[in-house]
Amino acid sequence: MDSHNLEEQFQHKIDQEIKIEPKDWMPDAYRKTNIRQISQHAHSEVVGMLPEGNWVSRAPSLKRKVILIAKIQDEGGHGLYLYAAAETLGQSREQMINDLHSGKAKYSSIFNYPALTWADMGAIGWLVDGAAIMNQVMLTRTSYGPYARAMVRICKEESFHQRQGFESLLVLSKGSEGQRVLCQDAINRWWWPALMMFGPRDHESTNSDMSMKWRIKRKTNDELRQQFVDMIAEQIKVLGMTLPDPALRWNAIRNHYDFGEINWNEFWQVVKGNGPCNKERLEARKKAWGQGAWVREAAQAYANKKNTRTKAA
Ligand code: BYC
Repeated sequence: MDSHNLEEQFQHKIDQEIKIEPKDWMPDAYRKTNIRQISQHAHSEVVGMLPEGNWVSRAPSLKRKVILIAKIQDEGGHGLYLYAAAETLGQSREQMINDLHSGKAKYSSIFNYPALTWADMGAIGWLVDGAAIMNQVMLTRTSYGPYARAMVRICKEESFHQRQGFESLLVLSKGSEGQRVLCQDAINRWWWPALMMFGPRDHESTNSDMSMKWRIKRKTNDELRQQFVDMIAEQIKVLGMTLPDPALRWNAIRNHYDFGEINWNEFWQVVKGNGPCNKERLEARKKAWGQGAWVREAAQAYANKKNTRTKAA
């Protein structure tokens, strides 16, 4: 069959909502864009453990510490499912990690901001996981089978993450004046970076058209961002706090909240590696990789030994 027919059949399968599986024929660009997105998603989960990890030893109670550790462990797990999903497309884990360490592969801009106070743990759960889940629910129906299946479990865990973040902020919002100030300050600092997580405006999104056609993405960056604003603008009322956007108001004609302009210059600076914590995050990952070398070597040596014994038997 010539490549034109193969492409037609492939698109037909996508249009019929038949999942693409690892051994199926797929256009090279489909494979590449999935490797790009899934590996960047995996990197985001793993780098995303860092701002929170920093607060484990400073959690204000045993209960909060246990919750935070469980959340961070979930994120490590999400990274692993996602690396495994990307490997089914023929990319080695080592190559993906090298690309992260060399700065070639991206990870979500959000993790290049510092977590300055305990309230940031709540704001990350509510806003960052909230934005992530808004985007990830559509990914449970993405066209590449292994990615879609990994996302089902990830979404279940993310929804717990978001709820714990909201509950943590709710406690602060009902606390002392000092706690209320911490809560508002964390919301002020995380709001705009959370909106940037959805990526550039649709007209600047280079990958969206093909990803929508291939049903890797099912909603555009701007659609998801609007859905997120509409949800958070209501939830903030329960906290009795405010969002740091004077332009935020309900638009009865559009049936959506209007909101102010994102600082796109800041977004691209962070994506290019010039955010407040980019260097620190990459250094931390490279250090952890180096320190874990003995575990990888020991696992390899054990696997080799087991192999030799099996062959001998
Ligand atoms: N940050 O054409 P576009 C989590 C890049 S972590 C950095 O619209 P696309 C969690 C984009 O990669 C969850 N870069 O791209 C963990 C592209 O450059 P390349 C993270 C960004 O792929 C711990 C260029 O800009 N979620 O849940 O169609 C604690 C043009 O963009 C960003 C995912 O990874 C950004 N924010 O759409 C708490 C979800 N935005 O690659 C929580 C999976 C854009 O061509 N990923 N860029 O060099 C996606 O859904 C999509 O990749 C995006 C971007 C919506 C992010």
